[in-house]
Amino acid sequence: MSAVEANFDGLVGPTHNYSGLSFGNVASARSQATPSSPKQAALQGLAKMKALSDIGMVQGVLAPQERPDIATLRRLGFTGSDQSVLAAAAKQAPKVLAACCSASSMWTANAATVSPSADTKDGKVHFTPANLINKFHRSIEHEVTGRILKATFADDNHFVHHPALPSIEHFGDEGAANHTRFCLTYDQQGVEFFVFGRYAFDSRYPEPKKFPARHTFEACEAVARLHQLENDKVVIAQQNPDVIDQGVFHNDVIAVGNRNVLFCHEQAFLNQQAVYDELDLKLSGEMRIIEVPTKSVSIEDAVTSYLFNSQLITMPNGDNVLILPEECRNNPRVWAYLDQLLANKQGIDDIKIFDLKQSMANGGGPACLRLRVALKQDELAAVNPNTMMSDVLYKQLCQWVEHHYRDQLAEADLADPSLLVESRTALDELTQILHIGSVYPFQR
Ligand code: SUG
Repeated sequence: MSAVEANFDGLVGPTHNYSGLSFGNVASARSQATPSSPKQAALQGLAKMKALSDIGMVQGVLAPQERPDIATLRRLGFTGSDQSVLAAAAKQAPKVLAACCSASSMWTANAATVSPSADTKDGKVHFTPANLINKFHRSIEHEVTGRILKATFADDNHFVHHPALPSIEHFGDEGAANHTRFCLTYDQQGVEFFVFGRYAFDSRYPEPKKFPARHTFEACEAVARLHQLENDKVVIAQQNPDVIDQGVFHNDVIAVGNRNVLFCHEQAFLNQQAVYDELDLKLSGEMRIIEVPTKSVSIEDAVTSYLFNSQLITMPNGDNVLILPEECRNNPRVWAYLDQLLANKQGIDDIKIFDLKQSMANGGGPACLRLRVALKQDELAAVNPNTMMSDVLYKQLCQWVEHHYRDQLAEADLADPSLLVESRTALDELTQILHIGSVYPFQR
């Protein structure tokens, strides 16, 4: 095969916790103030990465961010030693401190939008980190994300790195969580599908009423321009505002695609049939849609089970497999639907279930945890080899987690100065394991 779709999963950072930071993400609100287990979270993520690598998928790892983010706290006026900054933030602005401690960079589907070289005019792979401007705790990710991506995809003969879009709601960009690439084979030019929640410069269109639409139409257009995509190979669709109001804060909570298959809920998009038609036209009549009706799976079931936040992967033997969270098995209606889906042989051949409870409790399923990068063989050869999953790296990272991560973390622990020391020690060692250089502010 001359090109593959690699998955780069975010390694969960040592401060993983539940602070209820994401208004509109029902799991985040529900888990607020419950204790987390950073160790379990990281090991659950690593187990998924290893399992995908073991079945022959190309799997990479993206490092987490430096948290607590002392540099941001200093920008917000906290001064003195790092310990004083932490103590003052905990006392005066505990919610700001929590935001500066979030391990949310683990959800690398939000790290960036990636366009493979077969789609871009200059024949290079393009990356634009997402500005994630709708949530403060996520808006502070993109600079370091950009550095981590550059350290992972360093060769400028193959890879182009753009800065994030302007940090303003008009260009709210949530990255690959709202972007899917359809194609026949990974090395052929594909159709890039961008999904947004609202128009920033046009008030004629509907918007959600209760929860925010994080991603704008204007951001989709800007990324398509930056990535030098051809207009007749781009489809931009609006998410159904009613489902955003029911907790579908990203398109990957209601739809997933791979190659020429789109697996989605019947209420995912505005003007859904027109969206299907445009995709099919632009993919030369080759699109295959698997649409799930509300009568089988309600929006509430989709949001609680994360059926659509699955990874739809093509195995080396050609089988299409859904990588699902355990919550799908625990929901009788979703489980019955999956049974029927496999029996009907509609294009999905198998399912695999993973325990990702720690991430799920913050609204992050299998698909949130990974950034897809379709790579031709010479591009794959140019990726930093130390970030690629292997038996050795898996063992090394599990030992690293066991050694540095806490079993339990509560919101009150975020102010503990030893957590800062533990995190920095762990991350410093990680940059050496992954050979990504000094990407963190504390290393500079
Ligand atoms: O941005 N949760 C993340 C979940 C991101 C899921 N990603 C995709 N769907 N691709 C978010 O809402 C919760 C953090 C907290 O509340 O502590 C959080 O940021």
